[in-house]
Amino acid sequence: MEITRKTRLKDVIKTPSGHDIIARLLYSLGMDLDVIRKTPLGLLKIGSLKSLSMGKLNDRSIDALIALLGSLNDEEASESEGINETWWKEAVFYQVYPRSFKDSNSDGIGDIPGIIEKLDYIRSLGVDAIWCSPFFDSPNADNGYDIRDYREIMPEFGTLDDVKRLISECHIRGMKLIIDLVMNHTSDEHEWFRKALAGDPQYMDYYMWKDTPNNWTSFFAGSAWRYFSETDKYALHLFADKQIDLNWDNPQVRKEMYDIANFWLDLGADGFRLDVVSFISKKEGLPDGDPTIGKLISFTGIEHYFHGPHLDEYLREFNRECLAPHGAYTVGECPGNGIMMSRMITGNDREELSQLFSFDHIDNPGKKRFDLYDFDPSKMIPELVRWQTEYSDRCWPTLFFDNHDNPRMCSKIDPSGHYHGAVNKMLAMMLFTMRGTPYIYQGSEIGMTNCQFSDISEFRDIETLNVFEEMTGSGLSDSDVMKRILAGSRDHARIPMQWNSSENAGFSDTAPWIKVNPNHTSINVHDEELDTDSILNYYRKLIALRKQHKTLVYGSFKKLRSSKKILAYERADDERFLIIINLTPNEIRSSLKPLSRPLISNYSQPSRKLMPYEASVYMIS
Ligand code: ISL
Ligand code: CA
Repeated sequence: MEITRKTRLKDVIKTPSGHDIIARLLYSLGMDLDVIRKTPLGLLKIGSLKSLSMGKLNDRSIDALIALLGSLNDEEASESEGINETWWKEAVFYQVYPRSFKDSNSDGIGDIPGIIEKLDYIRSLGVDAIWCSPFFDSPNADNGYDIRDYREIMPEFGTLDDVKRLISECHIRGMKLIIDLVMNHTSDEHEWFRKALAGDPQYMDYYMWKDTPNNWTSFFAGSAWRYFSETDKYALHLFADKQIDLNWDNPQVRKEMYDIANFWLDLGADGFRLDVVSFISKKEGLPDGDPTIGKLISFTGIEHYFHGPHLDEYLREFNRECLAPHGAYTVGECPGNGIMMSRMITGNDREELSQLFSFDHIDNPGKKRFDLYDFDPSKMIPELVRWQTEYSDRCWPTLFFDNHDNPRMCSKIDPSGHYHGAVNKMLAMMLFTMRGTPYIYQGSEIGMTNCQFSDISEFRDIETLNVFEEMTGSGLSDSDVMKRILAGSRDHARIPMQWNSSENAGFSDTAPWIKVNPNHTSINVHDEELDTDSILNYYRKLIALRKQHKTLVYGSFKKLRSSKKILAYERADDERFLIIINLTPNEIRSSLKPLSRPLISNYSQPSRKLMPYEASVYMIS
């Protein structure tokens, strides 16, 4: 369909890209797609987005939007009947961030032998598969997401033999291991980049260069271009200036990546989490981005690479060359792709990726990570529900609230910690009773929280440090800058895993590389093991329930109520479960609350009212 200024919004959203981009723009403006789907506003023409956005979008951005919509691939997967049952739809995943999980040799840095030590613990939760964040050789500009050698291990983390042992020890316990492959960029210290800088034309073509930078901005603040005097050109880096973007249009680059992936699959890895894999294909010529649209989606320029012209083609090639022959699983990190474009990437007849991560529920509509606002959990519900009901049977959602890139969800919902137990158990209820594959991030199972960093010198993350510098120069007061840093820093998720109440939280017997949260004296694995009512044991109960009832995996999902206060849904096939959740810190009356006893609830005393953040699951006959 050709989109012009006259096309009505309700027609624009009929294509995958139209649907997702309009949804995304509205979301950034704090609005929901339903205003177009369910109200007469859908009859407005695309140009009226200008007034809907209250002037944030100007004529130029509308033209850029129309051009963008006309330029994206819009293929739809075919309808398939029913859900294909596979292990990863039934599995519970656990993400390990190696640097912060367990230090085995007293240097203050988590490592592979440390993970091996704790595999029985991970298994004891009922976990079936582990995603391990990168452990490859790296100068550590971005904690290993800047890879210097894809076939070597970061010496601080151990050796290749340690990783082989990690793989086999996982397998011995019946767990799979997926590894975190960063294919979009390499470190500037990678051999390929060094050869490029030395002027080798073959390797120069592995990266993306320009004589004059375009206006794209980096995810980590500032321009996405870095000048190199060796070549007298600028190289593209969407992330840190030591993470240089690879040129995936070069078939040689793709072949190198496939060889690397096969190297790991041949070693026994069961698949991959693919870092920002949706960014690998960039629009030819690397044109300027529209500043308004880019910023609304996330960063200037992103419309030219978040689902680039050859993305689906390259993913299919990767699948053919690496995944299919090994029967490997993959979850791609795909920021910016909405439901319909994600269907193109994960439809089971598309032969691209198994699953993906999308992030719109992680911040409230119209808000970004470093914004100051009170997170409202009810505002993430429409987004979550949509992935439950509109992603289709041929796709399978991932379920998560935490990862290594975000402050802890429990702290966003309940900064004071007053409802710590209830909130963490409520989140666990959604994680294990919704449709999709649950991903636990290390520490969520004990209710780890954000950390009260008191000074910028305590932060380690390059993104935090860059954003701090940018904000400091922007005229904000020092205390405002610090508040924003505290709101958004990824370091909250990267503090050491809290194993016990001893000085370094049982993570290490020496001072760790990053601050230890003082609350480890009360929030830690050791104490929670002993407490039958702990968050840890609650996770175990919910995971066991999910394993016991396949309905909680494959059963249909039906929303019964989603309001500012309550979320209620049903999972059903031959059994039926009702899940009812109070999204507020207040007691409320609800006719939906059954009189019978729940199977599992975060409140043990029966009450007619829904207690603060109560989340209960009932079996109904
Ligand atoms: O944090 C995000 C969403 O919550 C996004 O900004 C996006 O997921 C992220 O910036 C991309 O993350 C991945 O690639 C980065 C690395 O720093 C992150 O740790 C990794 O998860 C660059 O490799
Ligand atoms: Ca160590």
